[in-house]
Amino acid sequence: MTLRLFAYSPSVYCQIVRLILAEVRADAELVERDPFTDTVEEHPYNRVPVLEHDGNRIYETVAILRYLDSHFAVGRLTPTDPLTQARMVQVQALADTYGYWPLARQVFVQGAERPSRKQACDQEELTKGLNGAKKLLPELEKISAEGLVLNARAMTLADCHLAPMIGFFARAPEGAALLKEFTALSAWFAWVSQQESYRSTDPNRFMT
Ligand SMILES: N[C@@H](CCC(=O)N[C@@H](CS)C(=O)NCC(=O)O)C(=O)O
Repeated sequence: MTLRLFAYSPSVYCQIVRLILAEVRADAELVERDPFTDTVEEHPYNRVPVLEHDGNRIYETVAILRYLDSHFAVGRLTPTDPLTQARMVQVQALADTYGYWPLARQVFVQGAERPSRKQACDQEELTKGLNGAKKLLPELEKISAEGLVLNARAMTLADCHLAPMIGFFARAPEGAALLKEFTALSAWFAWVSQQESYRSTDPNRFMT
């Protein structure tokens, strides 16, 4: 069996896939591809991650997570109850559609990454990101408070998909302050970020 992950190790999507690999106890060879400077031949839209397993390639993180869970963990991270499963998929879609850009590309980059490199923060971009987060976090709070997924008890694919995005967001002081306003979501993040799969794959753990 060969399992290979084409990814950019500092990226949020790379952590998402590495986190689930840790959850399902599968090892993949990491092949570095920087989509911001390189051509990613393995991906039709020049993105990462791409998973390769026994010669089959899968892209789109949501599909990669489903595949790894089914193949290596007999679906342990995918609830079978219809409403719980719908909430899980809903969180994954929310994360991709409304989360990645404001949380990671705007708030994390401007509020954490650029300052850590002694580069100026673009305040307008940061504000745009925070405004995007203010539309998303209340919805995630409702889902977390409902308790089917993001419940700080059992990992699902929703936890694996969302936790790195919230972790990147909370690296920025402005992100961390906003997250605190959402009590169920904050309690969930405190729990999930202590899980070994999260801790061992967090690329930000080396950031000061
Ligand atoms: N829909 C894709 C999104 C992946 C994605 O945006 N990955 C980022 C890395 S964190 C990327 O490749 N960005 C390159 C770019 O925006 O040009 C997925 O779910 O896998």
